[in-house]
Amino acid sequence: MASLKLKVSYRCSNNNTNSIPFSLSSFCKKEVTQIRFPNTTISPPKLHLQALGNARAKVLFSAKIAAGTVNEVLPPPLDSTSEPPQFFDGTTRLYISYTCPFAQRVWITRNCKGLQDKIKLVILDRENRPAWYKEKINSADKVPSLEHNNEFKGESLDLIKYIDSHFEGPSLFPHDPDKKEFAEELLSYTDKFNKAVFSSFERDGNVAGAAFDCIETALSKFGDGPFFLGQFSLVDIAYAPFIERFQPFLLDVKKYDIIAGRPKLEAWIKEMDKNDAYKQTRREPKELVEIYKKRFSTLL
Ligand SMILES: N[C@@H](CCC(=O)N[C@@H](CS)C(=O)NCC(=O)O)C(=O)O
Repeated sequence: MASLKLKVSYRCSNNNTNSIPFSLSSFCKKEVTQIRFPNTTISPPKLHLQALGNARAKVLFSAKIAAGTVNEVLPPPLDSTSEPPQFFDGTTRLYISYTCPFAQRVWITRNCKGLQDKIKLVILDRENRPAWYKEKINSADKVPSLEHNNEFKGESLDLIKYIDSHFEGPSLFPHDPDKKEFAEELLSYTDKFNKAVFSSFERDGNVAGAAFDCIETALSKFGDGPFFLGQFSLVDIAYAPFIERFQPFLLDVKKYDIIAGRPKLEAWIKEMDKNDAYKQTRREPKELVEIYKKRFSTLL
């Protein structure tokens, strides 16, 4: 597969570097020459990957998320009347609700790694959750949780890393030290980003422009693809469920278009929309907007 040598100019979309919460200013206004490879729109037959037979093939494989093309029949949610599964019977189970963005991160990771047969989904009815979930699995009564190796584990960011490193399938975390460092910064920024956007929902709240500018700047750091680290990774998975909700909600309620003047973010959303592993976890934007309107009704 031919690679394309191309000159990339990086420019900060946000002149106020004080509002940038991670070390993005160091690469702003830099002119660099990068090798750019075609991105995730190409679906790689395994034979082609074998022919490439090198580290680049592995990166391409993970970027194309071949595993995500599996279409599965999703189970109905369990509610307060449902019996618990047979815990610790050797089955790995991922406990989620269909509309939780934190749980969606782990679900996307499982799909991207092609683990549909290895990690069984257990869907919980969020409005009418079975008591055994809090009693036996997650004392905070939060989804997601993972049942693996006779243990229950929680916290979405820990779980996406855990699944990536303990299960087969394409690696979704970079090995390159610069990318690794930036990945950690971006993962730890997710909570701050979400909080900044949530606070903008308030009736007189400022729009979360600076937070989205940070995302735009972050997406400009690596030129070898349209994702946060160039190639698709856990970082994209961590942000996608939230941006999926923020975009239609802010447009509907605040008439604020998060992609206006942010070409990198627009391109990233387009690329994510092509990702089958992610597509299978998505809800209708209308439904998400209604959920947020209900949840934040006292603020609006
Ligand atoms: N920090 C946790 C947050 C998980 C979380 O807040 N999940 C929500 C659903 S989106 C939840 O279960 N909240 C309790 C409830 O709905 O009763 C993570 O990243 O996994």
